[in-house]
Amino acid sequence: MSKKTTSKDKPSAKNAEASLNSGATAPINAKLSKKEKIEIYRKLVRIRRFEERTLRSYQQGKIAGFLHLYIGQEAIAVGTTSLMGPDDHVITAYRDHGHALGVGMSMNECMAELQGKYTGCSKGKGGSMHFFAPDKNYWGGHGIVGGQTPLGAGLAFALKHEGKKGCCMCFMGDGAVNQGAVHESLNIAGLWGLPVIYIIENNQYSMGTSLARSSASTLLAKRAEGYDIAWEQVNGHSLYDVRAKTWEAMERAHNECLPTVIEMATYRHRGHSVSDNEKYRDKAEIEEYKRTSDPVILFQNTLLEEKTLTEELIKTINTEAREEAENAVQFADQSPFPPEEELQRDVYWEEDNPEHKTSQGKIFFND
Ligand SMILES: Cc1ncc(C[n+]2csc(CCOP(=O)(O)OP(=O)(O)O)c2C)c(N)n1
Ligand SMILES: [Mg+2]
Repeated sequence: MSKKTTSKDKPSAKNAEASLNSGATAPINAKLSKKEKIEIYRKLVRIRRFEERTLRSYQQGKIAGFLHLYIGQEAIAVGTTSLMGPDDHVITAYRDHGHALGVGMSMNECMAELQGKYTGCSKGKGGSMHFFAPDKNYWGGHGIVGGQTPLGAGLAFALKHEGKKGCCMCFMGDGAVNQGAVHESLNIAGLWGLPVIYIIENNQYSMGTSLARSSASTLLAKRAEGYDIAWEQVNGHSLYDVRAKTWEAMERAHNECLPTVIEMATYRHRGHSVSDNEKYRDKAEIEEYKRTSDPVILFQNTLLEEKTLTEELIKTINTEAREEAENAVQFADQSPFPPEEELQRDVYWEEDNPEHKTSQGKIFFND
């Protein structure tokens, strides 16, 4: 029998607002220079403008297949990735554009990937759900819900094995938390003491199913207790709060080689994907979140109050981000599609590196 959503279960923008910016005075935020804060704001804006442009490209027929927008969740990707050092890694699910720009991937390679072009980060063969940049410690982009969580444990295991002082931030949605693979990953992370941070981006919905209808307990991070792992809840609309709590988890990973689970309250302003008719939620709910909890506007207001930003600078940053996204579309338009012989490359490593092949039998069945 499914659980019914009651008014008590409804996501509340007000609750999120109440604790906003409690992390502002945390040392990791207090030490940010004016310039660093502006760069963080610029990243939030770049993601927002990039996503808006991808939506237009989809409507113009430039992008085929899936397109899951990150609008509304930007503070999480930007806040967490802004803390990364040389041995910190990221792996995430299919809503991956924000994390990609967060780790420093260019709009060009991301837009080209969306348009299926050879200049894309995955040579145009991955699309929206499969952005990758191993040179930036960014391990994708995964379409199987929860599929990235054992891989995240594996990345953390490698760091521990190699004696590196780093961590893996493994992102997932609220819907992924009920997948078996997530629990197996948490168990291994707790048992072996892996420097992994599981970040649950709780945007209240898995496709069209609300959290209350999918999860027996809606305090998702608390499940970590079952695996003897430290856990936290944080206001994911607040850039400062995200950074403050993530830094604590990073220090735990770096210094004690221990995992953490952090649940970040957030909200997606758009449908699950661009083809979602959104019959499962009220327009008023979306408007309320936009009005009270838009992470870009909230940080913008904080920086205005601090006198770090001016109205003029806000305008310039937005104009530049729009132009950058527009140029990325031009770059993608002018790029070629991958050649036919690329079709079976990058599918199996052994096939591309026959000198290391150890497995028997056929990999492809067309010869
Ligand atoms: C193993 C598996 N089951 C089902 C699906 C279909 N599916 C795609 S997205 C999704 C919802 C996941 O929601 P959530 O984890 O909350 O992420 P969000 O879309 O909110 O970012 C489902 C069920 C899938 N891709 N993989
Ligand atoms: Mg979700």
